[in-house]
Amino acid sequence: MKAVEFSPVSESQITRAIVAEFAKEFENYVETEVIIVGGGPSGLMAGKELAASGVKVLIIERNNYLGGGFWLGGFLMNKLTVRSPAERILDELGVPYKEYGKVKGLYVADAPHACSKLIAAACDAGAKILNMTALDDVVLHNEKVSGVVVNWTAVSALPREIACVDPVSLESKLVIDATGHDASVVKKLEERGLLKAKGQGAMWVERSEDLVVEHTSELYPGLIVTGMAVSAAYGLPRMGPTFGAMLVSGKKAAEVAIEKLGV
Ligand code: 48H
Repeated sequence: MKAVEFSPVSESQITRAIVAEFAKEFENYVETEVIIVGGGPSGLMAGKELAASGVKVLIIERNNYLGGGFWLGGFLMNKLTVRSPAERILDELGVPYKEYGKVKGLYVADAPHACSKLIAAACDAGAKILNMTALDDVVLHNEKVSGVVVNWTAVSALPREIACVDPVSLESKLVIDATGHDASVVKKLEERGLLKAKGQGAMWVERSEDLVVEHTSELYPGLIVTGMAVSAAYGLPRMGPTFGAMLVSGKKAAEVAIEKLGV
């Protein structure tokens, strides 16, 4: 390789570029059409579909990475499964997969490949992402969820005596709870007696996926649930390490949001 000469840029210019661009984007997304809490498979899918339809959408994720449980297929093994018809979404994302042996309608893909393609698809479509940002509370106007209250994830890890850092609020027309088993947004409404989450049911793969998609809906005015948060809210059976319903539920959550927004 020939000698490479990088542009003569200073340390302060690099810092300024990060601060200025982050602040500009953050300020722009303080008010948005849809906020998705949780960047796992259902949240990323919903974000991709909404952004592709021209909706202004922000994904909030408490980790410094996206993908949630989609990086692994189960039991620390990185092969993913989906059941038909969800392989069509793998086709849309350009994820290679194969049918498993003689089991009709069961497909296997490499989890890192599928997860990185989904993240890229959400970013390519124009969804914006706030990492290391955790849900603290909801904004509630006239009995309608109208945004979220967030704080840096690191703040919750500080010792209590130095953790006196107030959160900030972000307003939106709709919020999507895509926080998986935690159903964190749903729980904020439950804490106030505004609804009752039934808690996730036991394993029954054959029933679970259809039911999760069927129940993906507006659970409370302004709040749509998707993915495993649907199971936790409605007490539906779980499906274990198969992800078709997460992808299809994310797609449906986006459709529900688009209809509500009248886009
Ligand atoms: C900010 C948060 C907060 C918070 C959580 O767990 P996920 O992968 O969720 P889904 O529903 O998209 O997919 C579920 C799937 O991974 C799974 O667990 C399955 C299919 N289980 C079946 C079974 O039977 O067990 O992603 C949720 C994301 C994660 O990235 C979290 O870090 C994030 O949400 N998150 N982000 N603030 N309070 N809580």
